[in-house]
Amino acid sequence: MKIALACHPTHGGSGVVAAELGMRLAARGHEIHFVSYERPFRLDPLAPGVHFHKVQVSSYPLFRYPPYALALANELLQVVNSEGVEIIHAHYAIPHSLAAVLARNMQRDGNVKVVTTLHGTDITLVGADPSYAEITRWAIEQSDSVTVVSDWLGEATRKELAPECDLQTIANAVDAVSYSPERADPVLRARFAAPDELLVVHVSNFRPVKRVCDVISAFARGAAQIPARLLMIGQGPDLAISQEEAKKARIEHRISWLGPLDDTSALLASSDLFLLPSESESFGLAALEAMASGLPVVATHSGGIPSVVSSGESGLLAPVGDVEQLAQHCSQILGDTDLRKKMSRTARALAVDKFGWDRVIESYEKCYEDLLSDGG
Ligand code: GMT
Repeated sequence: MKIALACHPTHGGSGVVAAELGMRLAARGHEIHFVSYERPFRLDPLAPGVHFHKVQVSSYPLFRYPPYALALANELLQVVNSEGVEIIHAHYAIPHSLAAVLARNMQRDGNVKVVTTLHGTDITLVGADPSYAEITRWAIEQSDSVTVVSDWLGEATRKELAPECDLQTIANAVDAVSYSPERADPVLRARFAAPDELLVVHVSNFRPVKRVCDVISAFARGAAQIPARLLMIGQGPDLAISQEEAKKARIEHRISWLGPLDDTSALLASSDLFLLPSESESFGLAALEAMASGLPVVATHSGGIPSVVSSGESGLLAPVGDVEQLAQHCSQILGDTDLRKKMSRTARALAVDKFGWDRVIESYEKCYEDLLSDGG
């Protein structure tokens, strides 16, 4: 099949899923065309069978806000026509699903189909914003097929936006070879923690939904009596307030702020515990990558997280905003080596057994094949 993928190229789970999916589809013989304003950061530029088409957004004096969605729709249509693309797979509703639907409707000769994969904030934040709600609903309803990354997101989408929409859950997957305890690097670890210290890690885009200040507070309280350090990976609007929080808690000297990293695999595998206290998380790919790396996860009982992290087995969950319980969970896991090792093994096993790519690729392939065999 010839498939165009539209996604966010920057750090974030939806772009990771799209890039990994595209490379795997190409490895199975499909022709893949990524369309975005930048090459997705997880996309190997040398991956065979994968092409990248850059969206050019021209500035024009009248455009105070250059219309990226329209430039994307235009580029998608050109790629569909010039490459004979049969499926446009849009990751994240706005602007990708919208642009894909526009490109399909503009096509004069041909019958390209649109698959939309909803990832989370495209529904819970962007889709809930009155400025975007109606157009998000329209893009979803106009798609030929819609998938969601968790049952929880499916329910949220039906409840908030599209009650009649047929939604198929295809859960996210992890590259369990790249994200593996085998990637642990003692020299790297030694740069951040002394031999007697444990290493706690958080990875996100530091948006309010991630509750990064809770990471700081839970670590400050949970590791008050335990020799441990915290790695904060990523950047975003709440970076400054989380740094303020660390100062207030007098733990700045125990924290390393690393900024966004393209490859977190060695740092995850070299750490001991992953902390994700999000307000809402449709799936929690960051937690799954940590589990595959052999890390127990302390997280919130929110959104799709419980479908990824089995509380009591691969980590411990607490209610959103309950910093005291998050801290207790941290100290329980950090303070008990046997428990930590047991959870580490279970986390790895669950990630490999439940969230491998083979099943996910087959589900997406079936989704595309069903649409193409419908004729339309
Ligand atoms: O986490 C984010 O804010 C980024 C966002 C994205 O689109 O990149 O992540 C969403 O999609 C990921 C991949 O499907 C999910 O693992 C994340 O849980 C989801 N984020 C939220 O729901 C907050």
